[in-house]
Amino acid sequence: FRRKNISFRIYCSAINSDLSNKLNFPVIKMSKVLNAKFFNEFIDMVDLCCSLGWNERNGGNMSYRIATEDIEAIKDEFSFEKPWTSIGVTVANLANEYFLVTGSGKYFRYTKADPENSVCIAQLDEKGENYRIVWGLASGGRPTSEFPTHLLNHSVKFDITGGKHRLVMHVHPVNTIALTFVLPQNDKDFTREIWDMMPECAVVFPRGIGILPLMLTGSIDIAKATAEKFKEYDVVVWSMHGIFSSGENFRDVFGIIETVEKAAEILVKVISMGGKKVRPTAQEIIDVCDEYNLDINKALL
Ligand code: 2HA
Ligand code: ZN
Repeated sequence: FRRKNISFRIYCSAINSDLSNKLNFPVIKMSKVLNAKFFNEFIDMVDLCCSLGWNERNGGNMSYRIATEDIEAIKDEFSFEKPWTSIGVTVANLANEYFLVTGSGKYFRYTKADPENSVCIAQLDEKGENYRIVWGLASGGRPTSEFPTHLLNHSVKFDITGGKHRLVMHVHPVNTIALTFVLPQNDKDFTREIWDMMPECAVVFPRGIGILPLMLTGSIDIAKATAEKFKEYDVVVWSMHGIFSSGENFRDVFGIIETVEKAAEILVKVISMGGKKVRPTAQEIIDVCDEYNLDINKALL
């Protein structure tokens, strides 16, 4: 009966949403975008990050470079009427690519309930200098203020990984941010303090963590400085602000940020208890990475 009922509702919404309203059935939208796997993974990730307290209010943002075959499957729902807008940076190697991206000022908390008004798909032009919204942000809006940073990070990783990296995530996790107020502000010391906390850390991000000082959020300067760090690292901490990370898929990027934040939480507790009495040696960290054939960044040890 339940299955029949759902088919009936879908049928109603397809032929006449008024009829569905009169019968008091919720309308299930027959949208290819809303039903696409990558789209739902994106929305679920936004929701999960919010539940973890990483994205208060409209804090944080996410962007995903959509695969060509996924675009082909949903493209007939796009509208190409909106004007082109300057990105503020040039990302020539991402020309004509499409990105699913969170909207500026939109709350992660309400994204799952209202994706069409919270996120958009933006297409880049043939020079990688402008974007236009082709789907979403139905009641107006623009991509996240950090879109230039996202796109420059995508651009750097596109070349380094041969197009494998697709996702860039930015979140505001409490413990990592707290540590930026007390740890030395350089890649080597910050990374080593985090690597010390669990053997997993060096395994999950063997290249280490880049750290930037407090800079103007949403600026082209912070975009360029972050992209420079992304040439070396998959995770970059913005002092007194949050984390940026890049990877192939939702699982990998979430895994990196989750591991950094867990280690940061341990370190906050260790510092609160009076600080470290022991720590792993550099050789012990190298040994764990050797075990998994990982190229540990020895310059940070
Ligand atoms: O408000 O997180 O970095 C969105 C942000 C800016
Ligand atoms: Zn932020």
